[in-house]
Amino acid sequence: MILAYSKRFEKEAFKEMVKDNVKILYRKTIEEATSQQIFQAVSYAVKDIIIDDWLATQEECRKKDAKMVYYMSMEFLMGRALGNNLINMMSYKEVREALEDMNIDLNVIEDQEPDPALGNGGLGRLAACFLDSLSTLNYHAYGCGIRYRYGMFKQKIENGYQVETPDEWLKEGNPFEIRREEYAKEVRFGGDIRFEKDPETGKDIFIQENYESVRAIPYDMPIVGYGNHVVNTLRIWDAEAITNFSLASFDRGDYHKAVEQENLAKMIVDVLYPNDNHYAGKELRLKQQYFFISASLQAMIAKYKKHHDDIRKLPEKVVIQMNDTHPTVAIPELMRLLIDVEGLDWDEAWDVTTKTCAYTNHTIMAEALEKWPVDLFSRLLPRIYQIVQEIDRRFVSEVRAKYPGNEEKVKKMAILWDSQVHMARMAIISGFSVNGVAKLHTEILKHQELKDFYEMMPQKFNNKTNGITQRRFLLHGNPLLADWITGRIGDGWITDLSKIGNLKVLVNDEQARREFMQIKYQNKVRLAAYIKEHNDIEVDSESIFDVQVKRLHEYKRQLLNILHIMYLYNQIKEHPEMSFYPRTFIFGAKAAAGYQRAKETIKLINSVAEVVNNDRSINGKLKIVFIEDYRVSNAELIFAAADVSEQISTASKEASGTSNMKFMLNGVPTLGTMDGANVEIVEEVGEKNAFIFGLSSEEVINYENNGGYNPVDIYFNDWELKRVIDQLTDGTYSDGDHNMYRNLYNSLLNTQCTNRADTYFILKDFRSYAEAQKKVEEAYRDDHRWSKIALMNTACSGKFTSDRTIEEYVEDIWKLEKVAVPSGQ
Ligand code: 26W
Repeated sequence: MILAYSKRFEKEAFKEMVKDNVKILYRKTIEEATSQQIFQAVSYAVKDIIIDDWLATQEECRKKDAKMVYYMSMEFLMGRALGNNLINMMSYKEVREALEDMNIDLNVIEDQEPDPALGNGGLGRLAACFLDSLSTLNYHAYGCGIRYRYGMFKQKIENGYQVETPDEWLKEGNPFEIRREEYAKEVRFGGDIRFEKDPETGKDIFIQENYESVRAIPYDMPIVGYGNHVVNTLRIWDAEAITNFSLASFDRGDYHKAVEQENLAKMIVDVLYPNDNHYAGKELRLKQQYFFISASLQAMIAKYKKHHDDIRKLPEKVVIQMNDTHPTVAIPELMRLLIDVEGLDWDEAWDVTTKTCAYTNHTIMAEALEKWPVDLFSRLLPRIYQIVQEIDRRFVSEVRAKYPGNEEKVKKMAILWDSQVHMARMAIISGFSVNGVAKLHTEILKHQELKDFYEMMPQKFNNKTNGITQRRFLLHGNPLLADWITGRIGDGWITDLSKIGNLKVLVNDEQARREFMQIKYQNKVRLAAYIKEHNDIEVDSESIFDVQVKRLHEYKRQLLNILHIMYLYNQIKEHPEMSFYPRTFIFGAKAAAGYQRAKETIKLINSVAEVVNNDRSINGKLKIVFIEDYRVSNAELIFAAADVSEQISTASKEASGTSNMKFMLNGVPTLGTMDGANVEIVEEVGEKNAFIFGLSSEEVINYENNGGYNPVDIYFNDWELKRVIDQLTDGTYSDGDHNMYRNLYNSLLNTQCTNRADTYFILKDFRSYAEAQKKVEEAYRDDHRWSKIALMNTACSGKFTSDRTIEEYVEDIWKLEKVAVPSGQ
């Protein structure tokens, strides 16, 4: 869009491009431009270079007619694009130097970019890592999602409380996106369905009348593969009214209708729901789901039909992966398009749909399960609902045939039950693959949560342990360590992380370990500076950086962490002579806006921080830092600087976790429960290089099914723990207010408050956690031992690359072929 440039990525030419862009965009010289303007200018220059490879990729894929995956997701937590694109174009250092020539610091320029935060947490970030791996591994892929006007809210901490403010990520414009007006699609909601017999074919034709509709307009963002010229597309949809309000419609009396359509369009893509693992049943959310799915599938079919004429062969060229149940309306919508628009009969359409759609489950938390009330669902999506009814009718008769007289089975498996549409059931019944995201999680799905389905269709179930991209979380986020590793074992690890295992031979090399720890120290200094700037807290870079960063949720047990800190503080106060290795506890967490207990936990962390950080009598042995607005960009700094990775969810509750992997890659041992992917981390790194505690998932599930746990017994038998819990209501951390943390207190001890007190076994696991923490301290005091642990974590992290995960998806589910792309220039 900026002009035709000399396309060779050469330093002087690049500098000219940037200067020209500043001139064209802002009528300024480079010296006059603000950092934000330079960011825009640099980004346009980079995009200009990407575009050629982007075109070349499309061309190669068309020529090869390669099968492709559509990764459907309500969330893509991409993080900043500029630095990542430069990394993957293998031009980061060159561009940094080119900018240095002009007295511009690339770090400062990168900091101008808002984090595209179109996701909540794990599920959205996983989608982003997957896109990076798909491009890097030469697969043809589309990510499909929503271009929310406001992404994840910005978090401010005021007086210890979380305050949410809107994330205006598009305010300055998004230099990497391209609006694709010509691919706009219409999406219809509501109205009535009438059917007629086609006089020629005798088939039923379904006609939707009195509906509201919006126009979906795609914006494409490039997904650059590492060093291979592959550029895939993240396609996110914006909404516009079809009938723009006009005087003409006003005259015709359609004023209300025009305004309604305008409002509907505005509202649909307005904001990302900030709930993580909690289903709220909001009508607008279902609209969002259908909106992006219908638009994406229409575009998918149009693209397929451009070069193929038999729609029944769609599964040979296309596979749809549904990221949790949020995109599951894809199933009935694909049926609708195949039957109502393409003219297939039911059986043909069902054959195509069931060979095309696959489902990933990301959680077993009961409150996260999507179940839409039938009246809402059928009113909003009348034709889709008819199709769901028919899928359900056929399935239920299959169940009855297989389990005659067993109506329990119908109750547990029917899509339509209790006046609700059970989305996970629909996904399992209609897809050809169901996968969990870590071994333990998949086993729990097979044998607990989804056992009736597993029994009936075992061949669909498979595991795909999550992974993360080392390009962002090591090469970009921790350049010192990345360079060191490359210096030691070459740069093969960047695209083949199994090679990082070659570092294992260095664990007995004292010099190597010293260098490794020296880098960790420098990264701690870098984070300490960030903390000084943002929190105005001085932290000691020699202290143990003990970190828990993730969404705030009771099952993740930030409360266990802070209660333990309160316990340590009591001990230090009581025994000032006690030997205690200085610790900095670092938290980062957003709470869903309506999640009271989660918000109370944030306030508690900040209040304890206030007291402890200002208590001179403890000589700085303990510091607590709550990092405001935890997001992808500051996460990169945090992983690189951590000493201890807190992964302390109640066993069985965390499907996988992925921050655990990012820490490991950066040489950080896990302090955690045997939950999610922690199990596999320990398998790789060995028990002596991790700190494991707490109930096992079997024990937790056993208590949940059979009872027998009473936290009150523990409370009365452990006076130190009792004292900590009592401090929640005795005013110690609330300026004398006895009610500020009353809900938290009740959640631990009061049976009236939940069906079982201490739902997440915090009291039960407390002592074992405290023991594990002691072992961390002991190990840390021993430099030799600690440096081995740290280095071994990096060296054993090879399994946890999303490249491995993607190859497994390709092999077992997607069956894609690789596409080679010559440089587009
Ligand atoms: C309907 C509301 C809602 C919103 C988001 C329900 C559920 C979700 C997500 C499935 C929550 C989520 O992000 N789950 C996380 O997915 C990660 C990627 O697989 C896992 O690593 C985490 O363990 C899991 O909590």
